[in-house]
Amino acid sequence: MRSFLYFSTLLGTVAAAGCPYMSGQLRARGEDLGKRQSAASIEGTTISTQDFLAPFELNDTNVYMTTDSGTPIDDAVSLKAGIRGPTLLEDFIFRQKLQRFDHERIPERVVHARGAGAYGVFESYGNFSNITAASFLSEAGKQTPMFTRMSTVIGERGSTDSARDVHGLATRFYTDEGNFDIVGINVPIFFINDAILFPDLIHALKPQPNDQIPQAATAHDTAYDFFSQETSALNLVMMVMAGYGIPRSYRHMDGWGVHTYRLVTNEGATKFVKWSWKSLQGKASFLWEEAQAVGGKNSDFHRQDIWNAIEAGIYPQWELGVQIFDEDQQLAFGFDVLDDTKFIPEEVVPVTPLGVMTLNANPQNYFAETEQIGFQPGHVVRGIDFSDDPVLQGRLYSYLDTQLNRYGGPNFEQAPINRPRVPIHNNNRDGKAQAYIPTNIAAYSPNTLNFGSPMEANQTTGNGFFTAPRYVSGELTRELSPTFADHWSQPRLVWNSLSPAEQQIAVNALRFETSHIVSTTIKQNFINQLNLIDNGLALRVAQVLVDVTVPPPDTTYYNDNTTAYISIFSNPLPTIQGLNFGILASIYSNQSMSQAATLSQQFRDLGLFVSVVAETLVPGVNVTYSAADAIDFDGLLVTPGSESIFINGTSPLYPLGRPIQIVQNAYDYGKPVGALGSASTVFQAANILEGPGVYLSNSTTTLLADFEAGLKTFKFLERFPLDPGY
Ligand code: HDE
Repeated sequence: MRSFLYFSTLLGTVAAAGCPYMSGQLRARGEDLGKRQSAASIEGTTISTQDFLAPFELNDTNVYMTTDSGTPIDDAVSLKAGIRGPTLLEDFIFRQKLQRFDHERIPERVVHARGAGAYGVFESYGNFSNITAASFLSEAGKQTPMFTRMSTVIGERGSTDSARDVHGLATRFYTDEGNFDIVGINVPIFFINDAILFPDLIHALKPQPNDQIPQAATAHDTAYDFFSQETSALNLVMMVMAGYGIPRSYRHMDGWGVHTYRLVTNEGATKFVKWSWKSLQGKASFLWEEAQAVGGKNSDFHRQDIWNAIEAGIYPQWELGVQIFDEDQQLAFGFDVLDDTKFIPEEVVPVTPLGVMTLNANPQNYFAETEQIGFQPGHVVRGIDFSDDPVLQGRLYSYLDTQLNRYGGPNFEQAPINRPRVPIHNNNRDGKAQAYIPTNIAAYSPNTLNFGSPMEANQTTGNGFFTAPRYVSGELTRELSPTFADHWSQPRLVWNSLSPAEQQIAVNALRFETSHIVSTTIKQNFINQLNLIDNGLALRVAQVLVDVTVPPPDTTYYNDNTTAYISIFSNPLPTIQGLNFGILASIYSNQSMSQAATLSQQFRDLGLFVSVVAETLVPGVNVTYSAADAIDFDGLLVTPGSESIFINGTSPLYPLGRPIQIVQNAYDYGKPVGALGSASTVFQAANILEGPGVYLSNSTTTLLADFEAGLKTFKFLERFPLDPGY
């Protein structure tokens, strides 16, 4: 059953699937579950994800309605005393239907409530038994089924995808020795370095308790009060402001395990590691104005993006890697590797690639799969172990505890999405909603009645999980190690590693955020902290706040270090496959419509999702001007013959000023934009001069080449002014 359809990423499929607006068509799954073929071994037999999940799937096609207890019923009308009379208590059909509805919601995740998930497969590049006993890394080509959930942190379940926030990338491997989760985020660091501060952090960042404002945003007093007092957060704040907070899509962000973990070999030898997932789509981010427009126009943008890509066969991939170092190097890099607010620059410890994850199937039911998955850093397998990182230690408690709250009982590991693909044998019993039927009457160990089974497994017996020796000693103390104390050198490194245009993005982001702060004290405290990172940064942010003063430069933590791996915008994308492209046309011009048809095929052939935009949805048009917006496209092209609707055009078919506004906004969002032939007059009318990322040409071949390069560049930041002197 090893037909891994993800290898056949056919551009033909992309063309057939069309644009993101054809979501109705893209969502029609029918019975085609072929992509769920990733295999796992269960007691010697190989079982696909599809086969594993099939017994749990409900198919309602061509069947009669029943109650939950199986009686065929008519549930369209309630039972009444007389045709206009009251509904009867006797109506068990009515009561069950309403009761099930009343209880449909479970508590949303207290953090990371908003997200999207997908199935996939991991393929190991080799046999890594020299560093870990983990079976999913034991041979080249070994495939392990996966489920991955991506998320924002602060927003509620119904909040917008494009909120400025850290983003989760939580991955589950259904290995043949049990489930292993890397519950990571899209930056290599966290806000705090002691888990006991997590409730404080989240209380400060969530909407304020009095008015529940703002939703999914840190631009408010309590957040900056916390950041300027708990200064361990500064490193992460800098990265979020530099573009990591608003990724273009889930597909265009990396993931990090953040903490130091241990890998353990069969023999018990250990190495420290930091996990990373590198997006093979590359890293790309929105600009802030664009992210805000996305939030208003399509709050499901990221959810829809990854769904559409997977349905079209453009399967996103991430490379799993580790930074490997010795346990005696804990303090060798100028900070403590147990402090999760610090990252190890890849120039210092390069990432060793281990394998690749391909997401190749969407869930069939959001609640059953994406909502019910319960990740835990404590889901580890033989060969993987923890470090003493105090945040990791705290997480080992919290994730187990939170699932109890979400499920209302301890049997959450029995949900189909949570079940390991290997049999369960233990003496855990009963509890709410027990789904297994344990047949062993000796629910205790040791026993004779069941011949001592289940037997204990360990390093040498039963291929069991084992903890490699870890020497721990010390007086009980409520203190953080002084090796965690420097909160400014790395934010300075992040700042140094940004291009001038990215520094401006970070400054603008901090201006936006801090100008929402009401308390002068908080503003001043935060500016004081920025000054410890860089005096110029503090001056530039303070410029818009007015009621603060910038202290003289405090150079204690200033350094000239840089790392090449922080910048998002300076590196071109490795591929443009799966980006969105708009072709702007008019149905009132035959020339425009025929050019749109030809161009859309040519751009589809580059692997893009192409939408033809025009006044109405006549054949050949995918989206109307009444619905389209610049946020829908990573680049766009105006067709000749359509000029008049841009230059003179008002029409009741779309809002005032709309067609040309799309071109102007796309330019203002830094996107590649262009025109074929006579349509270049649209750019003159829009006051957009030919320059980087603005392509005006009579040649389709030239435009195709220009856009291929321009979409890889992704954002043309030279369009935006820098603060004078920077
Ligand atoms: Fe989480 N975190 N966290 N976290 N976290 C949760 O668990 C928590 C931390 C992360 O898609 C919760 O199942 C504590 C770091 C992701 O389902 C909760 C601390 C990192 C997700 C929780 C941390 C993360 C969560 C909420 C100590 C990056 C979403 C629901 C300071 C390495 C997983 C749930 C998904 C979810 C607690 C810190 C990432 C409450 C106490 C560091 C990606 O248990």
